[in-house]
Amino acid sequence: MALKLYGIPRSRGIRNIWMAYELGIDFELIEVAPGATGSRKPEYMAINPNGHVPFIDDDGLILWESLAINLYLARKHGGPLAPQTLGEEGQAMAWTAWTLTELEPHAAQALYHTVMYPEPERDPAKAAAAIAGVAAPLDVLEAALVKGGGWLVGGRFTVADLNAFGAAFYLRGTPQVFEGKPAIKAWMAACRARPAAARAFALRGD
Ligand SMILES: N[C@@H](CCC(=O)N[C@@H](CS)C(=O)NCC(=O)O)C(=O)O
Repeated sequence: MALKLYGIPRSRGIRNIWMAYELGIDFELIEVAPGATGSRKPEYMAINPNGHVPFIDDDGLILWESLAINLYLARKHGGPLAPQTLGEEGQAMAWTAWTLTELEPHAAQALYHTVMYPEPERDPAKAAAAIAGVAAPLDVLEAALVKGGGWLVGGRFTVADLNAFGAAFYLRGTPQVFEGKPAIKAWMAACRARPAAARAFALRGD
């Protein structure tokens, strides 16, 4: 049975769509919008009680959390995106945890308060705090990319890059945060230029 992916391209589901295309796996996209009109309906809350998308049903295995889903898919299907050693697996998990704790909370606020919320709901003070909040993790990311030859793990594009890009992409409304960060700029362009990324982002109209 094909993997079922619940979500829409204009949600964190884009991360899993991109991953599925990278891996070349068949999947069925079940379009469930975030919020009351979709993910919080009783039939979807029964599958993911958190009320969010994305989530997957992989032949009866239910998983939520977009970045954990990607680690699972990489491990299941293998190939160059997947960690090849225990050390790489540890690094991929570390970058994924870093993405969720160090970068995404600030990056999401930056997105909400610059481009995502309707203008009357945007708070410039929250945008400024978010911009300040991403400074330290972006310094860490820049240094890691320089040291790693342009990639986070193993000198090649892996699930760690895809997951971290998922949060860095939230900084599209605040491009000033990338000033003086040539390695991050080059990395983002290289991630985005991948055929699987182009195919996935095309579903958003991006
Ligand atoms: N940490 C979760 C966050 C999931 C999440 O917050 N999804 C948003 C859409 S991108 C959502 O479903 N929001 C609707 C809601 O919570 O009602 C993940 O990465 O999957």
